[in-house]
Amino acid sequence: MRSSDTAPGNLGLFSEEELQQPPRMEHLGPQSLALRGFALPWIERLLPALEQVLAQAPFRQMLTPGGFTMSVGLSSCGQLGWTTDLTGYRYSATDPQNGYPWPRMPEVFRQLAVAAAHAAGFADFTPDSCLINCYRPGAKMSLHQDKNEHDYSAPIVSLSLGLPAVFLFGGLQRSDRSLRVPLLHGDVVVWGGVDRLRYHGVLPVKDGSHPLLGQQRINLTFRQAGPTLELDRKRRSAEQGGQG
Ligand code: MD3
Ligand code: FE
Repeated sequence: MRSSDTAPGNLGLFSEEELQQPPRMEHLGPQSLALRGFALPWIERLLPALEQVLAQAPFRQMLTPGGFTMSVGLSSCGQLGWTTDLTGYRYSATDPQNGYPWPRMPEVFRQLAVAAAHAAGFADFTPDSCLINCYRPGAKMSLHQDKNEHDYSAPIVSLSLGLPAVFLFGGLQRSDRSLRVPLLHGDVVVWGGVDRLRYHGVLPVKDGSHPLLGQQRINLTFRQAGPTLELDRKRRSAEQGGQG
């Protein structure tokens, strides 16, 4: 590769041609879409923003209600952050480590998430939470459903960075067989609608080193976790014939 093939600052990892490929779309479920390489053109702006967030809210291994330490390191930014401790799973407006609000969601994070949701056919995605998961080699996430959000009408957008991983995409029952989906650096997946409550997990991450991220996989998960505007809620309630 000649140096003239790369944009300044992209470290020569991807050719201009690669950065300008249309993202390859794959359906993982009726309303789940993998946007392969979608984030590659955003990486140069995403990584410094990620570093800033992590300087304010470093990764920490949290306790599950069952008393186990998660192998995945967690952080968050935005109005709400997902946390777990012996008393349960929940979203919190503050970082339990220091009592301060979580770092603001960087504009470039929000823009990427909204652009990906839009590309997958979900208009008006307004994420209020970005959970940041760090997988060192060996770290995994067991099959689970995401059920701590206020409602399930908004999609979830996830961005994979660094080492590859095998994502498990199951059904609505834990016992349903799951699809194995490799997720690579720069892939974005949008999950919504009928797929929103499907069981999912991540197999133990294999040893390796990524040229930009080193020995880790980082996953950013964008969610609309809290209640949306009151007006919105009233409108929906009225549509259902309620009083609220
Ligand atoms: C499919 N994280 O933090 S994000 C999680 O790679 C989580 O770190 C995984 O599952 C990770 O809760 C996967 C992808 C994801 C998130 C929510 C979903 C997939 C989903 C909800 C329904 C179906
Ligand atoms: Fe999840």
